[in-house]
Amino acid sequence: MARNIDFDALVRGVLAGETRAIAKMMSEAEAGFDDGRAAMAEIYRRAGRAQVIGLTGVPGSGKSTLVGALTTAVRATGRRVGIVAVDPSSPFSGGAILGDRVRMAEHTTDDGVFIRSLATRGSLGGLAGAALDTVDILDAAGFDLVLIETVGVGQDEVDIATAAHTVVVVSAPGLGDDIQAIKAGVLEIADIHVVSKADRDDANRTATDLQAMLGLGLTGKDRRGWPVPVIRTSAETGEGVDELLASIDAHGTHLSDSGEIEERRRSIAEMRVLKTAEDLVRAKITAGRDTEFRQILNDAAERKTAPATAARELIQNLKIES
Ligand SMILES: Nc1nc2c(ncn2[C@@H]2O[C@H](COP(=O)(O)OP(=O)(O)OP(=O)(O)O)[C@@H](O)[C@H]2O)c(=O)[nH]1
Ligand SMILES: [Mg+2]
Repeated sequence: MARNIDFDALVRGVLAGETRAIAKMMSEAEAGFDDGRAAMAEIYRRAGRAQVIGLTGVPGSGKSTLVGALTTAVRATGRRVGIVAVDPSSPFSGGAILGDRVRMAEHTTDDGVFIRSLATRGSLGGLAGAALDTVDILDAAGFDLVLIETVGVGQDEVDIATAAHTVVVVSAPGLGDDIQAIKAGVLEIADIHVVSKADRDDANRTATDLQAMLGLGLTGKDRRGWPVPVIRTSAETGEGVDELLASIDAHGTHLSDSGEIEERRRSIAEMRVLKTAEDLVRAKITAGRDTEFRQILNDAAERKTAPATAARELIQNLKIES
């Protein structure tokens, strides 16, 4: 299919921070067309200055509300904010896009704020690939902070949160044990814990539980002396939002001062490269459903070849073009 897109102009537009170019480049990145790859590579080279903040937590924990409040606080300091809301169409949070739009209404006329909702899974690199390309575009376009909102359920979502420089895990008071259990793996990726809806009576209890967990040393990765704080916020009273921003800024400083930022950059790159490579291999295998492929599967089905042997045969036959 012939497409006449002037990608050089598009990249220039993104780098100049032009809204239409940014939106167009995001659509191209999500669709993952081959002819856009060089442009995306150029964007990637130009990105790397923004502080990327991942906000994650179970559905309904108050992430979007907090992103709205945090955005207001960041804008008050003059910095520009990009927002990526990931997978709002997940079965857990159906219909959230409209709610998010209403919540973000005060920011939609502000050109220091750019909001993108990602509902598609993208092509290579899946949801995480599409989300992180979107982050790179905002970064290259000069947004100082990029906030990624993602539900902390499912590997893709957790990967995306982990690919941030600063991970904020949002817990709401009064959620049942079952929900806390889903979160178990997510709690330990937090650089900052937030107890949202602090205007509610049971918020203290949640904050105490988190403090107790941190006291047990369940903080996951080595943070080079960064003390993981528990911050109570309320969108109703405005409590804690400035404190959260101060903590995010302090964490940014900690990452550079301690040199941990280099480690994070490497592990983020590793995740992205591996995920894309996995997708390339999978796409290649499933696209080439030729006779040879079918023969290998038949042999495995008839128990002539073990699955482990068949898999090796498949991979040996693969050729992935540049
Ligand atoms: N009382 C109170 N309610 C809040 C607060 N923040 C959010 N809520 C309510 O909690 C509900 C969920 O808030 P959202 O911000 O949509 O939560 P979310 O985590 O983004 O939800 P999903 O995107 O669906 O996962 C809404 O009804 C909010 O009005 C708060 O500070 N106090
Ligand atoms: Mg939300």
